[in-house]
Amino acid sequence: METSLSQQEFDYLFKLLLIGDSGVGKSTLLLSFTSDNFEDLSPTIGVDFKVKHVTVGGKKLKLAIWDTAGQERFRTLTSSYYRGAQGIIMVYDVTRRETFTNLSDIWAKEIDLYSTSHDCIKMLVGNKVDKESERVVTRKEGINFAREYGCLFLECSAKTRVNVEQCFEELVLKILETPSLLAEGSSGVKKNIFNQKPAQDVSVSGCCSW
Ligand SMILES: Nc1nc2c(ncn2[C@@H]2O[C@H](COP(=O)(O)OP(=O)(O)OP(=O)(O)O)[C@@H](O)[C@H]2O)c(=O)[nH]1
Ligand SMILES: [Mg+2]
Repeated sequence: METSLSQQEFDYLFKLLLIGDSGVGKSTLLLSFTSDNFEDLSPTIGVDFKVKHVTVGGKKLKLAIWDTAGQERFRTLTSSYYRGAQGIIMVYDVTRRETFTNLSDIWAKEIDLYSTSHDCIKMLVGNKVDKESERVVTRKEGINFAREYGCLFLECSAKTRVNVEQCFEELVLKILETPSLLAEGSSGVKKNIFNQKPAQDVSVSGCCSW
């Protein structure tokens, strides 16, 4: 995946969403993807987002990536951000079993309730594989869950950056192969999906690459 130099033009604008329990590493994964950095971040308050321009499969893409808070007290707020997402990344922590069981208890249900795009591509990501000695969820369990729920699947480490780019690249490639999502991606430019966010009620960090 190349980061595009010209950030003015793009073929498609895709909205991606990161969901999963608090502490699984959603914000760290996003930071790792957008700025190659690893920092010990605080829990997200509400919703955050970053933009990254990439070229995938010969197409110039503008990715608007929304990073939701995993804490339950933000659930009402975060539920409105599923609207119009072409790709949803469900993250769990391979060293914390409850973050995996909550995928079916909470997160898959949230997608069913709030996602508005029938063809939306889902990706399951098992994070923190750098802590191999503390692993409690096997790769096989991840694969089985992904198969059952019709998701793509990868294990990664936001800390070492293993598979971080691949998580986004595989998701985006699949979106590019889905005609109905492509149509949304191009009309999204006209609708300006950034306007859906009320300016006052969420924390928004600086975008990495407008
Ligand atoms: N070892 C290791 N630690 C990680 C990794 N990813 C994230 N962390 C750590 O896990 C903790 C939580 O990471 P966050 O990115 O804030 O988690 P989050 O999912 O955004 O949490 P909420 O915003 O509360 O939903 C931080 O201390 C990170 O440094 C990883 O791949 N490996
Ligand atoms: Mg966060």
